[in-house]
Amino acid sequence: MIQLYDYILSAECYKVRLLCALLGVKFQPIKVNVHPGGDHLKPEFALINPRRTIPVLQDGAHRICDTNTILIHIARRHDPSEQWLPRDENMFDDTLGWLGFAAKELDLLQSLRMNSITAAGSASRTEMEQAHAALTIVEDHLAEGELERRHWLVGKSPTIADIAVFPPTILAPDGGVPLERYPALWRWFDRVKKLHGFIVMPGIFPNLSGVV
Ligand SMILES: N[C@@H](CCC(=O)N[C@@H](CS)C(=O)NCC(=O)O)C(=O)O
Repeated sequence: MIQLYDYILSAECYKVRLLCALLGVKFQPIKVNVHPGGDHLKPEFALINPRRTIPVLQDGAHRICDTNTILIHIARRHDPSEQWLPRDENMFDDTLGWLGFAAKELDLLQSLRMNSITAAGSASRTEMEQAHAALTIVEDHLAEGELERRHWLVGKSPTIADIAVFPPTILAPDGGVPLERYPALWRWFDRVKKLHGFIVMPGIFPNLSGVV
């Protein structure tokens, strides 16, 4: 069985837990107490991941220390329908594009959130502008999609692009970034929450109105 080095408050780890839940993939969690334990900074963790980040996925002898790579690995290995990582060339490119966007442009939202959880820090004016610029890109893309009856980031079905972008955006208020001005984002949050197998994490609540 695959093992996941996991921390309950990590939105990156949640991406992996969520994809596994949606695909019915079982894994053994290995708890890493990032805060307040600082387990990831201990010398023994450097042997698992010298970058000292989580999630880390151990699949047999193969170890993966990067969230996007883990999502790709799980989709390729456990989704024979190829819905979550589409084979179609354009959709594949678009999916990877959103993974890159999540890792780069949305990283600020993650740091603001972790900062407010662990150090009670708050966003500077520039950070707030950058955060809203990134959220506006997602909002505009989703709003345009609704006009074209495309209800997901890539095409007409959810992909790992949605898994990568959902946690940092929905958790933005935990980092002090309000979401009131993003109606298409809220409608997409509801769609994600209605997926069969959807799971929650602290700060992300279930949608109780049924599944699609
Ligand atoms: N580039 C890494 C980043 C993962 C990441 O930032 N994880 C956070 C938890 S959400 C972490 O390990 N933070 C501990 C630290 O950076 O000291 C990935 O995509 O896996």
